[in-house]
Amino acid sequence: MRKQFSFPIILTLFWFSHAGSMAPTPAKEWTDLWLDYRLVSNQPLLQEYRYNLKVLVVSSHSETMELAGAELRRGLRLLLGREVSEGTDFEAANSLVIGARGALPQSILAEVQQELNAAGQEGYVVKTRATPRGKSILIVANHDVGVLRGAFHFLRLLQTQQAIRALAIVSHPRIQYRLLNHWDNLDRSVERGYAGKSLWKWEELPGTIDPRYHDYARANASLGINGVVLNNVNANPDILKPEYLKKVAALADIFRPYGIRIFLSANFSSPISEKFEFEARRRGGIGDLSTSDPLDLHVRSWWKNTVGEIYQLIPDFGGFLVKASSEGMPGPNDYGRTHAEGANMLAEVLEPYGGIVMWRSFVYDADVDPDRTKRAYKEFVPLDGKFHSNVFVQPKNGPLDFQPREPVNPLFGAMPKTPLMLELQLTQEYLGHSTHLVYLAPMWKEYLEFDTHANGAGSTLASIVDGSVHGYPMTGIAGVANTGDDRNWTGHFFAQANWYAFGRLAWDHTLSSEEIADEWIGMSLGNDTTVLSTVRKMMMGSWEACVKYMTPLGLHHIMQEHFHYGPEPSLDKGREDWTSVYYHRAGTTGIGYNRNSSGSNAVSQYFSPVRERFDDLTSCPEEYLLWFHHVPWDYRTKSGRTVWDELCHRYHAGVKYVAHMQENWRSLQPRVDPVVFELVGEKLAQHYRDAGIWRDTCLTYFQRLSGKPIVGDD
Ligand code: BDP
Repeated sequence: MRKQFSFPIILTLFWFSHAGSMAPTPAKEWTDLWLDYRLVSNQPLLQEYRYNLKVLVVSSHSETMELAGAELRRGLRLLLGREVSEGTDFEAANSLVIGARGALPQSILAEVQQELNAAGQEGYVVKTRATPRGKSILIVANHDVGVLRGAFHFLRLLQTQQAIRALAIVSHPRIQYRLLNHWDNLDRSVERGYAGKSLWKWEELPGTIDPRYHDYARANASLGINGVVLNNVNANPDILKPEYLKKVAALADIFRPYGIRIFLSANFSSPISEKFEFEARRRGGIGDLSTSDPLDLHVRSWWKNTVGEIYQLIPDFGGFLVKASSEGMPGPNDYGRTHAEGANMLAEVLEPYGGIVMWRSFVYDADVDPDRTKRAYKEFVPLDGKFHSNVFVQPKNGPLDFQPREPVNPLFGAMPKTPLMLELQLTQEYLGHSTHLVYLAPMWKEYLEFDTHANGAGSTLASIVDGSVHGYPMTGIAGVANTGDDRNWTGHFFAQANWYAFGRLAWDHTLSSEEIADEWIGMSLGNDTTVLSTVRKMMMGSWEACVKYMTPLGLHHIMQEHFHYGPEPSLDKGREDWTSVYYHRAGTTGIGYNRNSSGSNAVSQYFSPVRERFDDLTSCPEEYLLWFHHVPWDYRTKSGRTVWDELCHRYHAGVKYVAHMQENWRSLQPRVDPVVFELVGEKLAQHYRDAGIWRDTCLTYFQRLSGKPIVGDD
């Protein structure tokens, strides 16, 4: 439970947070995330920073440049504990000079020409420069938004206490579209959201602008996130009504100077009259038609007009995200049309404006194949080459549904002619909501670095997504957001690290999980070496631990129905592909889903030699053992233990890890902010209890089938 604060404490915290005070209480549960800029504690470094950063020279005055200047002024004031002066002399010593190409004097341009070329449209250069009068630091880019991102990068160096004597940084994103997908509904509920209500106050917009919209955009800009889908993929057609578009436009105006474009989830039935009665999610739309058949001319012109209206209000509108013919959502299949026909209809009307379509591949029509994990591949691979050039197909990282661990989605590599936008999930739908401390970067890295062999060795998922394998004309990555209107944005303080890590990896997927953790810890909890090493250790093993106490050895989808928090391995009712027993297939003789070549043959969807590696019981990585194979209870695993004993061992080890995290966290009491200490401590206590429930429920259930004693609880 969240601690209830008394009124004076709330006031104090509010004051500290908003006054940017130098007082020691950093009020971490409040709004500033990793951007609260505390006084540099390392004295020699502080002196060095103060010496080198006496003057700020801002070269021009667009909205974005104002933001960059303000961020640096504020950041330097707090980090250095004193104001920097403003200057106009580009050659001044001990100055910080910021500017975009068009506003820089020739003398500087000549020196950074090459780096600017390498920085590209979105990147930036941070560079130490020798002026005739001494040294200065440049933050320069081809466009203002690059300067803003460079400013955040520079501040990060100070926040994490790096040397700034000889900087030579050129940074540019490896992926073009770096988006957060909000599953936010118009009534402000958030599908799979665990951090309060939606940030978007539709009832107040466009008249009232919540200051948090700016804070949100600022946090994203600090990571280089450049697009936001505002609404749930289970889209309410109302979002395209003029009254809502005005609200959307107000948000677009706020986000624009931060380099963030707006996208919307569109309901495929939008053109249909609301008088049409459908079941469940197939409600009528907002138009006046009786069909949304993508080949119908009236439907096409309805979309053309609607898109025209959107661009009137939002000239840089990004495009549509679409969940179609999936989980009861309407789509082209309702009219006997393909996903490509549906996507292309929207792509054609967006194309003149530079908009795109992100067409999700999360479909699992039971008629396609009895094995749910094979269905999307079977529907989409035949469509490769049939999509318009401004269409992304957007698959989730795994073939099922954001489970604690899955093998990589076989669609990656199998659609060389269709840009694939990777969809990750920040919100911990299946990983303990905002109660469990689970750092997701190691999981995302496992996927990104997985070698699909699509085009020979080295065809990692990352290199498919960033376009290097197939030469995609556009590249993208999306993360289902974990934000809400909770004071700390994400429900769990440590879930902020997942937002941070997603943004950093979207910019540069070659960063390691450790590096990202170190940055986040330094910026969010301080640079005390004990805090750094202890928290890094806690974070780095937390995902693997979660896999162990939830779904070890390749188990999957054994969570409670609907809620998706606790375990329900006995679930055996309703639709087959939503029951736990369909997935674990445990019986008295063994456990696991046979997807090898003697079973559902899901392995055939992978490239050789991955296919053979997964197919063969002895070479299949144990992380995926029960995903691909059904084995007898006394099958020997690599540890020498039987699969039953190994399951017991892993369930226990997972829970023990949470106990270690609790101990480690307790040891940090004198070193971290007291409010954070207490709130995280409370979360960890519940985390420990609930991890134990996972272990006990699953082991008790499986024991009834295996008939063997539960071991390894020492
Ligand atoms: C599932 C969620 C559901 C989403 C769906 C999706 O349980 O709420 O609508 O994915 O991604 O994981 O469309």
